[in-house]
Amino acid sequence: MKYLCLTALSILSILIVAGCGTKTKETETAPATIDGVRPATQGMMSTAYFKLVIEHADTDTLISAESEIAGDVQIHESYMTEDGMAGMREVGLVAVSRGDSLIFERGGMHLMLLDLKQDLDPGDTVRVELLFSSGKKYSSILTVFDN
Ligand SMILES: [Cu+2]
Repeated sequence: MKYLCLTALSILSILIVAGCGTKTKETETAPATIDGVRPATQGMMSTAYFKLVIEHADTDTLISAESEIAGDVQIHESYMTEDGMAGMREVGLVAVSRGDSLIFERGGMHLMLLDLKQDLDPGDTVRVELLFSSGKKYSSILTVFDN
């Protein structure tokens, strides 16, 4: 998937940079997480940002994400390439423990909503779901940003 993502990056670099942000990894300050989804049009892609505190189990593993408004949802992370370009790649399984915060944010881990089935206009609401290996499913209703 890394190869596919990088291929997509080269083809759709403008779109992806717009979708994933270009924040560097230099800052270690706590992220100012703003829940929401970026506006986009049907057939395109968007990104979802939110925070989840793990409270349902001592340990679990995030295995996938989904949304009824997207043909596919991938868990991505942003990173800097060796030549200083902002890139992103699919994250594998994410092990979590009780009390951990899963933070989906601009420039960090985020949900990619691919092959959108409908326009995402400002103010619309979107349900995203995180699936864990325990069978736990976490749902979040997010609002589409104004820009
Ligand atoms: Cu991404």
